[in-house]
Amino acid sequence: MRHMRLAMACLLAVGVFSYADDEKSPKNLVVNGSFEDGPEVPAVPGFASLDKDSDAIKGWKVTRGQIDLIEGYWKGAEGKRSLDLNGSPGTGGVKQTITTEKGKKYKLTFKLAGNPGAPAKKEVTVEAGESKKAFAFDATGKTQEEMGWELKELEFTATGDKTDIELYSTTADTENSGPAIDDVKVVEVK
Ligand SMILES: [Ca+2]
Repeated sequence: MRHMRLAMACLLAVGVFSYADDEKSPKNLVVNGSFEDGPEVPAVPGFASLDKDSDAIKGWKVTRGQIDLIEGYWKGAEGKRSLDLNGSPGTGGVKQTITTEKGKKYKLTFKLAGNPGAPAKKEVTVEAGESKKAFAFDATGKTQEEMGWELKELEFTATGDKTDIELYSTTADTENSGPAIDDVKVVEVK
């Protein structure tokens, strides 16, 4: 009985601590930033191609050209799913409108890697409101199992109560081996 009480006390303590952690971490304003909530992805080939204007991935709209929603073809940075911003084929992007407060500062973070197929250099551009930044990833030596995900970030100041964020491929010389993205977050900078 004594052991049981001790176990209960520990469980309660763990509960209180994790609650406190949640309170401290700033709220992620991006819906489905890890791309886990979306359409069925067939086990073979391990990805689903989505055309421009598709809103099949919850919270996101496909822009520019085609993208691939990956589940199984390679290992994501977070959860089971991630994106190849070059489809099969196509040069695409994804966009989401988030709720912001005019004049406040925000930080967008995401994980970047690349389809191990050629070319080695993958390029992606991120736009958030009036901010725009290009990022590159070198996929040399990377594999579907060891993608080498890197954390990238961009800060911006909101100019209205809604802000469009878009991540799109600017990778040249490929029809289907583009930048891989996962785990997109936007938090207010205090
Ligand atoms: Ca994911």
